[in-house]
Amino acid sequence: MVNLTIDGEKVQVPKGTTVLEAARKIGKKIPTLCFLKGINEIGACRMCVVEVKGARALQAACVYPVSEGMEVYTNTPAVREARKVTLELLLSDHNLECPTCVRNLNCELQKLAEELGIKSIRFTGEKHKAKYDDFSPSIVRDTSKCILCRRCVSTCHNVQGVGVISPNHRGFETMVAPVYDMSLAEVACVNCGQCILACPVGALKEKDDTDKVWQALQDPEKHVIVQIAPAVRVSLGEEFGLGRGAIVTKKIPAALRRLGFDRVFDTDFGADLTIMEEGHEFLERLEHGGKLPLITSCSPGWIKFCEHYYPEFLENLSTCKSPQQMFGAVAKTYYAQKMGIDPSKIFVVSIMPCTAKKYECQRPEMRSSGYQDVDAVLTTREIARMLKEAGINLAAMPDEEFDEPLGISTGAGAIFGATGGVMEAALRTVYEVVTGKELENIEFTGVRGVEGIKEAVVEINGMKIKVAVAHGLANARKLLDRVKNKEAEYHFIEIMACPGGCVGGGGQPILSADERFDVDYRAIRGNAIYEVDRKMPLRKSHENPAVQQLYKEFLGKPLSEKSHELLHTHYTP
Ligand code: HC0
Ligand code: SF4
Repeated sequence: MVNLTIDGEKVQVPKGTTVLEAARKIGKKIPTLCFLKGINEIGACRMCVVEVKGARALQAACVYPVSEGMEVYTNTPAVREARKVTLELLLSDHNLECPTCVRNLNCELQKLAEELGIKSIRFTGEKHKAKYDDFSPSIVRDTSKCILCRRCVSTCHNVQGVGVISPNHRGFETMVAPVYDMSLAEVACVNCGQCILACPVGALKEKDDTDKVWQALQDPEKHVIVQIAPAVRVSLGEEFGLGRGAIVTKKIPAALRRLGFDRVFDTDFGADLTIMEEGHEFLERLEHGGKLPLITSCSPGWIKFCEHYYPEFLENLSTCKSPQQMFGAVAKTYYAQKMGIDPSKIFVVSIMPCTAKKYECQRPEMRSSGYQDVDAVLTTREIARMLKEAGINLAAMPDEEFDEPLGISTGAGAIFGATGGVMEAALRTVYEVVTGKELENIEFTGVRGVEGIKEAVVEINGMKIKVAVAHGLANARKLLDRVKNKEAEYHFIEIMACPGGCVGGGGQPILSADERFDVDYRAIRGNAIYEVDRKMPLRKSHENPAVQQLYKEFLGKPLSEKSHELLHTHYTP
């Protein structure tokens, strides 16, 4: 242990601790901007400077390690002035259109200006030449707001193993951008949106599709239906002041009906349907020597990553479309027929924790109903904005149920929202289909949790099924390299692009670096997802009565010709 004093207060911390962490331990907040714990610890922005007795200059607390007998001062006139100068210089080159910024009131730069008591900006002059890039279907870059903190760069390179954005040029001309200042749409960005979650300001945001949805809602000709992804029910409440991971499953239908949707359905229904198809696809590949390991295909960021970086695994991908897309295809065929509605009049909106879903719904493969199966995708953040604009307070909504039939689901559908959930849901069904026996314990805890790569062996009818789960694309890389190099062998792999799975999706509520410092928000939301599952009366996809009815009335059986036509696809390099 190391003993030091911070502003005269004694503190004892383990060796290797930074001054920033030591200060937090005694409840002292040193301001930061480029720092993002575990992801971007580079001491670049100089916002966290402190005085260390005996040191020649002010030191960046986020990277300065403690040492025995050290005396640190966090609140001297020199420290305060240095931080203010740094902040004012940043503001002098910043687009200060705060009231119209998507991050207004949730911006770390704005908050620092308030906390440091900035009353005016002493420096004026030229601003850097900015670029607004909105060609991607998912992500918008606005460098007029970028403060060059590099949090997005580290996230894209290290957390996602993608690395398509970097600082280009030098000095005043420095700009975080794809190579040759191309658009994100022109490079191998996978649309995961993790860079947005890392951005402290409004330099990165989702492509806003709220206008499209407002228009549809106002159109009397349109039958506007909405589906809600599993992970949204444990995150939307955060935007309305409810706690992290608050479960708002039943408040969502009430709020969305008041916003004007004609029917409120559930992607969990699509997830149960996916399990029926994917579970049987797995069994078929297992029994008939098909390509293994089977790899899940419901995360569109992961699909794009596979296409760009691991095309040799494309044949391993499940041919199943994602639950969002299965839902869309079923809505514009089966549901349209059942309700006697012209499918051209149905407008399908998805509310997703994901930015890549905006891209997925526009893929040419996703039109098996004869129309674009899903018309618009809103992130959790966008639907929160629409509800606020309409004066609907989610927190004050009564409990209401989803509509039938596409709103009926099981706990297995819900757990899709957390890493390991698709695998667990599949195992619940595969086990019972193969053995004909009821599972004694339906919770496959070996595939749960925050570890980057998880492995388990499940015995089904005497056969040992080896499974693996990866979340976050840098972890996917590690896992796939091991399979490629024959260092590991599996039958079934789940990959989700975002760390934590969809609960940590790039469209979810954004936490500041400060809030992320000692809270694992993904684990909190993940635990909430498992609680949703525990409370469901039905917890296995094959028990979903609405899915059973869909097979009886329309699809026939899993992997039928009709299922293939509507619910499956193929990805080619
Ligand atoms: Fe997910 Fe999904 S679980 S990708 O994370 O599979 O976005 O929540 O909606 O489609 O169901 C996201 C979440 C979904 C889909 C489902 C899958
Ligand atoms: Fe990188 Fe994902 Fe952001 Fe694209 S969306 S730049 S892949 S972090």
